[in-house]
Amino acid sequence: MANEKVVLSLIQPTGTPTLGNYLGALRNWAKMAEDYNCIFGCADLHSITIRTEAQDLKKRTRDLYALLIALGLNPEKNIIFVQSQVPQHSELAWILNCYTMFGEASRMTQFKEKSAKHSDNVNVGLFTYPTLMAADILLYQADYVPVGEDQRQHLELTRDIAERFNGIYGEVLKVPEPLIEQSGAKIMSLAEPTKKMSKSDPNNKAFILLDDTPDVIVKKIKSAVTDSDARVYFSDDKPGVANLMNIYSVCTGKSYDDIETEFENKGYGDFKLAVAESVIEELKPLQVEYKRILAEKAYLEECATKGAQKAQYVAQKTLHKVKKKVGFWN
Ligand code: ATP
Ligand code: LTN
Repeated sequence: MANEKVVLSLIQPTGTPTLGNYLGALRNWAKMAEDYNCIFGCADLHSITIRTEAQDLKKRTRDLYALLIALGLNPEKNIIFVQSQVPQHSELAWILNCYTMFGEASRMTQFKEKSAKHSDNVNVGLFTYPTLMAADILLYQADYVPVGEDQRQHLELTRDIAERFNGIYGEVLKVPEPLIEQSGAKIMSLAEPTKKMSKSDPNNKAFILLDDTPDVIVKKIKSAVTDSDARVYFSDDKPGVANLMNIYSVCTGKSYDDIETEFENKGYGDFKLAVAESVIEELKPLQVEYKRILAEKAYLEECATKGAQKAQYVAQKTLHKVKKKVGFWN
């Protein structure tokens, strides 16, 4: 292994991941898997902060686990696990709750946004979501946490909690660094390009799912909201076009200047078709592998069991240290 640094990240099984999850997070995970000591997981405990049917949760978790394997993450070399199968997460989360201030948690924008969106179910779990996330990270003494821009604030809080704990008890917890790639870090909704693309958006024209067929991808990108200007150039005043340019740039490696030149005398129709084709090409290998691996039920089950065992082993070491420091009997 080129680097012994620990890279950790989780994703919630709240639905099929979107192009935003892929370009902002999953694609970078796959790139790091060979060079770092990587730990990736399905955050199913986090996902019940939004009401979910039991059967759906189970299927989504299995499907998401399969997708992680399809990305090319190696379950022998890396730890690929399901959060609820590692009880240390809930246990450390409780302890960290007692080292997190009510005011700090109240400032989290994700909490504010999710409570406004699900006003009939503003549960306490939604409020303490970031301390569970801190436990996910700190249990494994992670050095780097690759996430999209929306998770930066949770990472800052995780660092504050770790520093506070270490300030009281000595160097127990590694203070992690967020890894947020410039390109792809925030893919916006196709329907409302000032909002982030989110898999739990009720409008299915707002996102591209990783298992969308080429026809569906073309249709969704064709219907993406742009503006009446009909010229392809990057500007904050043109959020729809800027978002499509960002997607096209990440998928093809072309710069914004190249893209502006390429579509200089062309309209949005040609531009959107090119964006759709680049997305189709980008997703094709993953889609083929995902289909194949989904059918390998016994193999996936075995990987998850092994992943949970390996994760428990590492997590228990940190939890044991923390409990000793806090003063629990044994
Ligand atoms: P939900 O809509 O259910 O809240 P989500 O789509 O925001 O979920 P998560 O499971 O919370 O997805 O996030 C998984 C990873 O994807 C995180 O690292 C997050 O930062 C990243 N991510 C989510 N949405 C985007 C986006 N629109 N652009 C870039 N990265 C994103
Ligand atoms: N809250 C994250 C998902 C998540 C996560 C984590 C990310 C849960 N635990 C630990 C990085 C590290 C989100 O993307 N919404």
